[in-house]
Amino acid sequence: RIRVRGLTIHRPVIYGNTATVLTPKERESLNFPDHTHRWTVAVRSAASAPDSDIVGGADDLGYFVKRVTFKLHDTYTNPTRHVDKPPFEVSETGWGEFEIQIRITFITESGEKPITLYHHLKLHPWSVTGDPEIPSPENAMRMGPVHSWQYDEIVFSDPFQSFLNILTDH
Ligand code: SLL
Repeated sequence: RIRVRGLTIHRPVIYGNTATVLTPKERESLNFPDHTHRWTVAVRSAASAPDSDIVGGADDLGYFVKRVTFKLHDTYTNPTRHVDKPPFEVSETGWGEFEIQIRITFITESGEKPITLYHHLKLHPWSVTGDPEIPSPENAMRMGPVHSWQYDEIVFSDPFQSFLNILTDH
């Protein structure tokens, strides 16, 4: 197995969450009366298809990512969630914000170690000028879904030639 010395190659990703306020009806139908939000945390490709302006829609991380593990707050049952194929995401309901550990494992052929990203789950539409309190469900609902996403690049240094081929042939 040959490493390509001196070469680095990166793949852009976005990771983060969206969250919406549960409607009173949704809250009734859940077994958790204290849950206030529905949210999705995800890692997606930020590479656009060559002939498209769409970013993050293709979800084509699967060709070099084997597994994404989302480690949720211990208040959740089975807080460690493994996702073995795209879309690499977890949807849940809950009441609080917390830090989510996102561990990305690459395909075996890569010979790469897993990497860990951290995302602070954001539920509340805080505003700088407004009230320092958590917005009421009514106000939060009026403000619409919360989005909290970050851009990053996964960097591979001195990749194996075979892995480099997988990355560039895609
Ligand atoms: C807080 N430090 O106190 C945070 C912890 C944990 C949120 C928030 C769990 C829901 C469930 C949930 O929403 N945990 O028990 O299923 O604000």
